[in-house]
Amino acid sequence: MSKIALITGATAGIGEACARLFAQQNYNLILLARRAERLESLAEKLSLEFGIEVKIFVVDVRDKEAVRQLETLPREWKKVDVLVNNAGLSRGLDPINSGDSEDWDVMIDTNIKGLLYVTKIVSNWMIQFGAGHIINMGSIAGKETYLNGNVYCATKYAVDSLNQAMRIDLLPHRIKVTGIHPGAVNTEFSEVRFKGDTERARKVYDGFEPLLAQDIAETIWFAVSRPPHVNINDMIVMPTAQANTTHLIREM
Ligand code: NDP
Ligand code: 8X3
Repeated sequence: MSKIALITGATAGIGEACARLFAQQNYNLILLARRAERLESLAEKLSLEFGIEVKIFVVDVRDKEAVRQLETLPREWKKVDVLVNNAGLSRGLDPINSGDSEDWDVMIDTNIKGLLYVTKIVSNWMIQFGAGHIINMGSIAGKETYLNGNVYCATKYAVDSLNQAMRIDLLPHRIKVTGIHPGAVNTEFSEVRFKGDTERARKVYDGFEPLLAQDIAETIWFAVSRPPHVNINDMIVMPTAQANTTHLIREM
């Protein structure tokens, strides 16, 4: 049987690009996100184009019970070679004193708790089958904190910490764990952060060449395609025009 990749947040941006790239590499896919129509159409497209098998889960990673639906997969589908913990988001960009606490809940519940719920299930499968590779989507925001980034940054610092923790806890089982930390990637991320304000979202990427989702998918593929004795612990990937979260050259 072909290898299997489970990708969360596969309906857009980096997750969708990963789904396509793994399909090109002949992986069968387990794709998870909330938007059913997008998941269904992506699954259909990839299976037709690449002749692979795709299972989809219309699931909100914040919902622990819903995430447990993964356990309904037949045993042969639980031999997951690669888990890409990608589902995540930012909501708002406000100072700590005026941020919306509902936005904080959404970010914490998705970026930290959702990642944990999926990881608990899939890492147990990996232990049973004696192999696997977990890719955790961090961010440059999990390496440095920026103005008004507060809670989003905190969730990505948590991912960075969990990335290190998973590597230690899963070491006896030889499960690889890799953290990927991108700078600005032009996806739906800013539209989600600014709650549908497309003009404000567009301005984030004005005047410089941001990363594309495909750049990050290729970075992940590099980590996944190393030989068995090599693990890439961490990768920080930035647009050439961006040195860190605060230094970015725009040509307007
Ligand atoms: P997109 O908004 O384009 O994609 C986010 C994906 O996550 C969507 O497929 C969305 O699907 C899914 N998702 C969000 N919330 C949930 C949820 N509760 N349950 C299940 N799926 C969910 O953003 P990106 O591709 O840019 O983001 C992917 C990851 O990369 C995130 O973790 C983000 O923090 C990180 N990142 C992004 C950067 C950027 O500049 N774009 C830079 C650094 C890191 P649906 O809405 O259908 O559920
Ligand atoms: C997304 C990158 O710098 O907008 O994680 O936080 S940033």
